[in-house]
Amino acid sequence: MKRPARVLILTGAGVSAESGVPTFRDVDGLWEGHRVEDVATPSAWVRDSETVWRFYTLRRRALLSVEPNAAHRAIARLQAEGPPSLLVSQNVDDLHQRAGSEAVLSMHGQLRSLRCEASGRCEDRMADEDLDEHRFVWCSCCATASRMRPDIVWFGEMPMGMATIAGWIDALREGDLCLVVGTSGHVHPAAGIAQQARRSGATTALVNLDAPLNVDDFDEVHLGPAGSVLPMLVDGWLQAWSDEGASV
Ligand code: BV8
Repeated sequence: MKRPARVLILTGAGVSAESGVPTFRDVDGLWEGHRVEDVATPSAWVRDSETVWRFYTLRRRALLSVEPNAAHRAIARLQAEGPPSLLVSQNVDDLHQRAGSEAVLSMHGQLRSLRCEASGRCEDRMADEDLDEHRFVWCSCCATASRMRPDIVWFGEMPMGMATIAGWIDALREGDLCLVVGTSGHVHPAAGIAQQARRSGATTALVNLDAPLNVDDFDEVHLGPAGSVLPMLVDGWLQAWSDEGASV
């Protein structure tokens, strides 16, 4: 593959699976134990905020006991040593950031932060007192403290950064790269990004444990665990691009 001018990267739950973070739709996934309608919609929060709070607070607390894996580190290396890139993640964990990735667009929100229901302001709230699944957290931004909700994009809510993502997709040209790692291709608009990138002329490459719903959107398909497939793929690309540079 010739050196692209820019790389758009999209990740999903599969990139964090080898860190011990449960995915959603695999066996033992998060959606096995919960109905989306009960824990990941605005109406669920109105109807039963205690259950939603418990679902997210347990996942927030679990962030403290997981570490980035080789797939996160390979992506951080690709971003540091390769062409200019944007990393769009569907994941709400902070493992890309902790692996050293800088330009991370968390399109479905972030577990680390909470959002004031009155002002909409977000705060990083991971102290012990913020991680009690039986106790809501109150903001520090309003004169009369308001309850804070998970800073998460629920079903039916607009994902974050859509204008930035659309701008990057529009700027992709022939020979650019759209790399997708660890996602089942179920959830839109994320699942449509590869197809749109291909329409812009980019080469689309997938790393996934098995074939996702949108497997036909990819020019290259590398099936296997991201923790072992991705480091080899990134090493090969970086070496080829550096050889190409040297031969100019
Ligand atoms: C919106 C909350 C509009 C955060 C999530 C078009 C067609 C069909 C439906 C829709 C459509 N447009 C909109 C919809 C509705 C809906 C949707 O897509 N529904 C689907 C499910 C039918 N989309 C929305 O509601 C979105 N909002 O469109 O708003 C709008 C417009 C104007 C104004 C207002 C609103 C909002 C989508 C975000 C919802 N929030 N979750 C949280 O709790 O985490 S989505 C949820 O699914 C997660 O966030 C997750 O990120 C996302 C995708 O899942 P994956 O990451 O792919 O994980 P999954 O378990 O599915 O797959 C894991 C994959 O990894 C597997 O393929 C597996 O093989 C692989 N894997 C496993 N281990 C490894 C591995 N790969 C490599 N290595 C390994 N070791």
